[in-house]
Amino acid sequence: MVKIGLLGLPKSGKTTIFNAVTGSDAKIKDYISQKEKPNIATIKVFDERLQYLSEIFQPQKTIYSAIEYIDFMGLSEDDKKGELFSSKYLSDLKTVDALAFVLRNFELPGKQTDSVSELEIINNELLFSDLSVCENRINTIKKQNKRGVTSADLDFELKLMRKCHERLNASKPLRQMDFNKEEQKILNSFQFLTQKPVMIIINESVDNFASEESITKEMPNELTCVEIAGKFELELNELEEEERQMFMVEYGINDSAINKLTRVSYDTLGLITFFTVGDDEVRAWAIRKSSTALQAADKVHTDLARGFIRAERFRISDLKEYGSINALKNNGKLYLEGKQYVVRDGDVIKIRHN
Ligand SMILES: Nc1nc2c(ncn2[C@@H]2O[C@H](COP(=O)(O)OP(=O)(O)OP(=O)(O)O)[C@@H](O)[C@H]2O)c(=O)[nH]1
Ligand SMILES: [Mg+2]
Repeated sequence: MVKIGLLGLPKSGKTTIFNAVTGSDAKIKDYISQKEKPNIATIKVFDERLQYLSEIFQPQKTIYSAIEYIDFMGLSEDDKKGELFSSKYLSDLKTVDALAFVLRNFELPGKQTDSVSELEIINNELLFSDLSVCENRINTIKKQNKRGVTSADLDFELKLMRKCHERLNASKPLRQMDFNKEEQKILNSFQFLTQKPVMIIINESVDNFASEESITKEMPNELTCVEIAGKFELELNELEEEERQMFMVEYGINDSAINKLTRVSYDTLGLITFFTVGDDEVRAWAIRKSSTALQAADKVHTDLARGFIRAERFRISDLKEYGSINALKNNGKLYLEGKQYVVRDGDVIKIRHN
């Protein structure tokens, strides 16, 4: 399952957004303390295509794909650098697949509103954390070398660490850097924070939605950005659907926070959806773009990948047009694909295997 960590300065509204999106009831705190555990919740990824398939195939179970959201405590700019992430905090943070930076764009008494500088602070904290990981590793390898412990592998790693260090020192995140397979294998064991995909959530007062001057224009182009009125969304969740829709239209909110966040999460991670159907279950699966039929088979079950013969495939749009699997077959809309077929968003796949 995909894991996304909400990260930001204190009082940027992380927990508010977490509650709005996951339907949780985590406490909104008056103070920060890293001793507290992060809030964790899983949400189903709503997909009308799955609902459609479920209506057609009437399975015993319909299984949505899911995203886990983790709401971390606020990063404080007043904390001493390097001590900001306790080791527990850091180890939780390292397990996420992507980071969602929550930036405050609503008034808070006694505090300036400056989303751009909040972004800078978060970026710096992550850079600093990675930098110290690099430094430690470089020092350890150097010490080993001094004791006479040398190897080609160590040399390779030292070179890589220096390359990363140089990059981080120039305030550039590692995610914009290209690494070859060998390098990436080493980097995987460090799980550098600045190598994780990032999305930005601007937490706004609902009044800002109507304004033409969107703060998103001031955000870096390479990051996907979404505006959410956290507190307002939380209030909307209390309403009946019809009333909810009415308020959303009135305030110019074109989609719910949960849908927006799911979309940018998939976008940021480069995920697409394929489906499997049967009498027992109809299921949606998230997979990385450019994945092959073999990788899709492996996702469903390793046995399917091992015994892979062919992938039988059709498009949901074709099923909608032709009405039944038989009609798809008769019209040449049921395809047989090999291992290397690149899975498309909206494919329904059945793996023939032995
Ligand atoms: N006006 C307004 N207030 C908000 C919004 N989102 C959150 N707040 C308020 O801001 C305060 C902080 O919200 P939280 O959700 O606890 O923020 P947080 O980022 O989780 O804070 P820490 O966990 O302490 O770092 C609370 O009083 C919220 O009610 C918003 O969109 N608009
Ligand atoms: Mg919080």
